[in-house]
Amino acid sequence: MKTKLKIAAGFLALTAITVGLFSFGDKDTTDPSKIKVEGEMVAELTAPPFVPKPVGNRAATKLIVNMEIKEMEGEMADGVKYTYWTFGGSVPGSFIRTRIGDEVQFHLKNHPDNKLPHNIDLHAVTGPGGGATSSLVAPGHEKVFNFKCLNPGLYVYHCATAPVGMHIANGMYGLILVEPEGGLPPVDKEYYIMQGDFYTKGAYGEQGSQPFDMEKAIKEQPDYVVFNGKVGALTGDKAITAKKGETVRIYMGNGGPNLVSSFHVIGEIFDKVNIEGGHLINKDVQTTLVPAGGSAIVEFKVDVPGTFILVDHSIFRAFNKGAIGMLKVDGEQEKTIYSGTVQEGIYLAEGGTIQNMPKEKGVAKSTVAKTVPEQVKAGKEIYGRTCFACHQSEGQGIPNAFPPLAKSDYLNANPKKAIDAVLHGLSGEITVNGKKYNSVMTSQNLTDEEIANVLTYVYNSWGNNKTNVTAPMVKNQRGKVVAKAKDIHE
Ligand code: HEC
Ligand SMILES: [Cu+2]
Repeated sequence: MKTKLKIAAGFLALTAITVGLFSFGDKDTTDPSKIKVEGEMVAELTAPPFVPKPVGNRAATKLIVNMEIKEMEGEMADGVKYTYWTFGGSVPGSFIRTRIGDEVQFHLKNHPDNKLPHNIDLHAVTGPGGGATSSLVAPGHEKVFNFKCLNPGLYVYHCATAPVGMHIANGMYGLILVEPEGGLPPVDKEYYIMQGDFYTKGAYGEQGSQPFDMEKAIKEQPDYVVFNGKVGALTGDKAITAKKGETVRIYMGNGGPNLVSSFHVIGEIFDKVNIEGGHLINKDVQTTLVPAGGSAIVEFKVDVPGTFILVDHSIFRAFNKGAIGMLKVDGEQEKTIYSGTVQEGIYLAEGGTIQNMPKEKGVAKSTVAKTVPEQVKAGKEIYGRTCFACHQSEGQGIPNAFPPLAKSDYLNANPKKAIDAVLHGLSGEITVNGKKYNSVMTSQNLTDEEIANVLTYVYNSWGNNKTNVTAPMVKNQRGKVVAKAKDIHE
């Protein structure tokens, strides 16, 4: 985690090191507008969480960017459909990687199947509207404009067609990186992540096709706050990865449209942060603020193996609206850095999530649990990542806050009620083992099979009655109680 800064060597050495660490070098020797370009090339564009190859030592060039706008249906969460408007078919849009002095020839193409005109405002552009005034393009058309990259840094781009907020809220944003002369210092792994807030007619997790909700957007009350356009874009087998000892750089952007992000990686410290995606480097940072329409570049070395959870530390967004991602680090334990002791206390929610991630890759998703022991095994993993935070490791709950699942009379009396709780959430007063609870459990956004497995695990643990909950049982309940989810969220 820590970069070794040998301060002892004195002021001169320190100065040298500091300059060396400055990614966007402060040499103002050449006027960027005078940098000559050599030849031309077509820009490599990538979908998140990946980024194109570093520019390295290449000279400034004429860089041709072919960006296609696509309006397309996608999945906001399991069973929740949403019509996204995208730059390049992904949310966030394709990552564009340039260097200072590049002359970008930008081709903005609006796919003929699209319904609306769009344009693009790139914050890396010096010029009216950041390109927006020159790029309004109707479906089935293409607009071309040129700009020169004058300022190194990490910039947001977005659609700026009225209603602007709606175009951004539907996913029309991405990042463009302008590397300094000679490129950024090399690292082992680079990733591209953007946060966005989404506003749907239905509440979080409500199934089916969900239209955009303008009123919620104006009130700045999103149902979803997510990384890379959807719940779970960076979890489970889609987690970003690194090996112990590697350096990781995350190009972190925030499309908004409304919320700012308190970007944090649980269990890591950012060795370096290019604040707001510019020159200024802060070191040893726990949480960095990423403004709406802004960015940050964070770097850290991963010293211990495990699953590190990426969150917006406005923490309800993480645990209740989807702003969670994962970085999985492989390698041998490093006991001197982290002993592996389970921590107790109010932040068990976070520590717990880390401790209980499945160690093998992709087990839960790929294998279908058929027998009860298989269900129990799969369910245990789901419990560790979903229920544990509130109901605790042995299902004991937390007095006055989270009811026990161990020997719970509520649970054992009726599996349908347990299924409903996980499917649709639960609120209002309930009595568990003679004690009253009056709190809110949010719906857990799991598939029928996952719910069947996690409940089978719960029923087969801690002295419960060994009910086997099956996916058809869950499916049956899913059909029944649609109105209830609404009651809980409104
Ligand atoms: C964010 C915290 C939280 C999470 C995560 C959570 N629950 Fe709950 N759960 C609660 C609360 C709070 C209640 C009580 C709600 C009330 O007072 O009406 C509850 C109630 C229940 C109940 C009924 C009461 C009882 O003790 O038998 C069951 C069953 C249950 N949860 C199962 C689960 C399962 C299974 C998961 C994981 C898939 C899960 N919960 C995840 C907070 C949570
Ligand atoms: Cu648009």
